[in-house]
Amino acid sequence: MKIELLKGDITKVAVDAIVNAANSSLLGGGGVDGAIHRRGGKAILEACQKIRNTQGKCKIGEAVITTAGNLDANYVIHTVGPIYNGGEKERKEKDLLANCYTNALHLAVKHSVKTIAFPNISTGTYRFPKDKAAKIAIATVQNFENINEIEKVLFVCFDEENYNLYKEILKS
Ligand code: AR6
Repeated sequence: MKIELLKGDITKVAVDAIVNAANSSLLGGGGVDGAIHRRGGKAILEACQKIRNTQGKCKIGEAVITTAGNLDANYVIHTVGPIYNGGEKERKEKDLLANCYTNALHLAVKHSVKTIAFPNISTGTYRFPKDKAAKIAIATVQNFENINEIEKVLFVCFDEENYNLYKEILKS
């Protein structure tokens, strides 16, 4: 499995599956979620609504898979990151963030996805400290049990700070 780093917009990358940093409603929002729904078109929202109607909301740390609509990908894997509060809750929040990556990868393997792109889940609206989130994201992907089933994991950083953090961690 290769890990690659890219600075830019995840809606523009050509991979088998793009991961979305969604919220529990699965019905869209701002940030990367808004960008994916805008560019992917209404097929994604319709698929999310179907999932809502059958299984209800998506829990934090869990993931669901839909069509990628008009995006240059076969699937969007929607996962819900934790809102960061820190303090006593930090341990749990870190575990939930790791679960996002693991559960997205499990779904990817199940759907024979070979190339997958992740945004920096929870580091925007959900305020997870970027350095901590980057370490968790990279370590979780590297330690994923079925990682040999995936050919390429692309971390797509939208902002300079995340990009530099990932670059440093991946170098060492
Ligand atoms: N491509 C890649 N990364 C992006 C893009 C993009 N087009 N746009 C933003 N980012 P956020 P969260 C980065 O807030 O913190 C939504 O409203 C951004 O720089 O999108 O998990 C959902 O509906 C940041 O580093 O997601 C939820 O309600 C990262 O994506 C809530 O926000 C995550 O920022 C989820 O919050």
